[in-house]
Amino acid sequence: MKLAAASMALEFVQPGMVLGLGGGSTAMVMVRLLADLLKAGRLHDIVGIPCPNETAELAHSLGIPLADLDAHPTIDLTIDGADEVDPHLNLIKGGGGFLLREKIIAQASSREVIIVDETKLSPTLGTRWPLPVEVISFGLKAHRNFLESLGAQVEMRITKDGSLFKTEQGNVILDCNFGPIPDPVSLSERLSCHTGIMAHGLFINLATDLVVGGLEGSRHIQRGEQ
Ligand code: A5P
Repeated sequence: MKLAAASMALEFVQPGMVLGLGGGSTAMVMVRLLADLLKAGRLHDIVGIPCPNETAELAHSLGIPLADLDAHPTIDLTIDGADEVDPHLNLIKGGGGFLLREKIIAQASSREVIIVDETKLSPTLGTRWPLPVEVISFGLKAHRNFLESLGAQVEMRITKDGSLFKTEQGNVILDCNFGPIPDPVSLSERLSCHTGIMAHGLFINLATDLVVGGLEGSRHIQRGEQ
């Protein structure tokens, strides 16, 4: 299903584009397919702008030309995954911990194409996935109290080996279970205003396109068309 979604999303890529490369397992499938298309000469003159380091490392190892946002502050099209997608194409992202860079890249993109399998679709954000919130470790307890005051059950993200998870910016992730979030726009605004929160996983009005991979192929939905 990931392959079907990634493959359809790459049909939107044109030669000469600056292409944002997202994070997570679905985005990694897309990066491998992109490398195949470039090698086969079916695409050319692409510059990739990777979000997390792991995407950069994979893309580099596959020979995809890369640059950064300083060299290309406007991105033609980004292809990225998501943890949860609602019917308005609003998202929860950050399962991999790359939400800050992913949001910066999404903001800079003329077109943000989200690739998911069907399991990521949800009637209401928060139903299937806790909301990742990236906070600076200074004042950690106070940030946690603030999130709990908004109704979240908060868990500090730890790694498989039991140590504290740190983002590529050296921050901490608090996974916030709000249950279904009836008004993600106002929650997003409240979180964005709180000093100490460096990023949160609500991506509101950023996705322009959704490609859903299923067992029988994929389907494309554009914002406003649903
Ligand atoms: C990374 O921080 C995320 O935003 C990913 O895009 C998201 O977790 C989806 O990952 P998968 O494609 O691995 O499900």
